[in-house]
Amino acid sequence: MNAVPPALATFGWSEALAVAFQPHADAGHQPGRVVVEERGVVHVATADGETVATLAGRLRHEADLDPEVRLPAVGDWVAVAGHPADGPVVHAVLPRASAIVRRAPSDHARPTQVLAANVDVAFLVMSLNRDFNLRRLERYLAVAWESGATPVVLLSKADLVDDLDGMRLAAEATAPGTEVVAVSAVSGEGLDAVRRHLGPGRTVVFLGSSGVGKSSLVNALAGEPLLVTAAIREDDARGRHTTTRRQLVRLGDGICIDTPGLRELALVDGDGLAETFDDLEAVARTCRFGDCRHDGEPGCAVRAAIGEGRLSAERLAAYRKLEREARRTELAANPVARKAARRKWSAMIKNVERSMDLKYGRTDLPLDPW
Ligand SMILES: Nc1nc2c(ncn2[C@@H]2O[C@H](COP(=O)(O)OP(=O)(O)OP(=O)(O)O)[C@@H](O)[C@H]2O)c(=O)[nH]1
Ligand SMILES: [Mg+2]
Ligand SMILES: [Zn+2]
Repeated sequence: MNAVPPALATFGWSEALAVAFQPHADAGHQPGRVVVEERGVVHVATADGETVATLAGRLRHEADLDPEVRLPAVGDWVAVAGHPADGPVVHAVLPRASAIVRRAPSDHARPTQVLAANVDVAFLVMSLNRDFNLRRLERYLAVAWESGATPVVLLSKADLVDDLDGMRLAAEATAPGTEVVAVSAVSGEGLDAVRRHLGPGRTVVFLGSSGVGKSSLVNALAGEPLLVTAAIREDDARGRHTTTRRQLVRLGDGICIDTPGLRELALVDGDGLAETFDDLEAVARTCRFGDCRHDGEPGCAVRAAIGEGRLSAERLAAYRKLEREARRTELAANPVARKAARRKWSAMIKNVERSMDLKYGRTDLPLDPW
């Protein structure tokens, strides 16, 4: 096995990736990591340095036909080859170890959008001013748990608040089992705890609303102004969408991805909800009925916990809302789920017809369970 080229190693290339890449190497392609992705054009870091590449026509065509085909996102490992006329071309995207995926905004051609690929830690940044919103935090956690990366909650601008402990406790209760760190790019508080997640070959991503201080944190960690930052609006404390593209930069001896402030973060599926609502799920397992909807059924442990103040009614409502949303997206985006729902629906219709028959005449037809 060839030694890992140092230029690629600083971007996280490993021998394991080299094994996965072998078929592409055999085809004469070179490995690279996507460091910027903007409307079909990607910037790729290779062993020879950074280059701007376009997508191979075949890859684009396959992606048009099949939404499951991977198109390069920031953080992806790709196979690149030089083309005499078009310059460097991306031919394939390697399988992802993890991916932060949201439902694509409505103007998007594909149903889902990858915000960052191959990340080890997702820093969910929420500032301790008017941005502080526990329901939004649950949404971010659900997306992060679903991604395969480990979420860490960063409560930013800690230098601005008096009631830090109260807000930290609220965030910890909303993110059970997840590390919560209060940080400040101004005072340096919490930066060491953040640094512990950085390291050779490790990739972290910063996610959060505009103006919460994601780019400022990267700069504070780097000790130099790597990224542009700008003041938030005075009247409503909202950010100005200063960062406009997803970008991967080296940070210390690790790698980080800075992202533009998210206006929306809709779930792609419900896979991250069990971890996000671990406390609620644990209580729900002790409800008398396995399929309890916590809607007044006898022996409902969730209702009892809410009555005793051990669980908040808002958290249950938030869980349900995200669950409904995830189901809707799954149906819209996933043909298999859509088909399953359709089958269930036709089974139900059949049952209705049969019970009508039972009631109004024919009595020989048993009901299917559905
Ligand atoms: N007091 C205080 N201000 C901060 C802190 N971190 C960032 N800010 C300020 O908050 C504003 C927004 O910071 P950015 O780093 O640009 O925010 P961002 O999250 O990258 O915003 P987008 O790129 O728009 O998504 C700037 O004026 C920063 O100086 C902090 O820890 N304390
Ligand atoms: Mg920014
Ligand atoms: Zn129940």
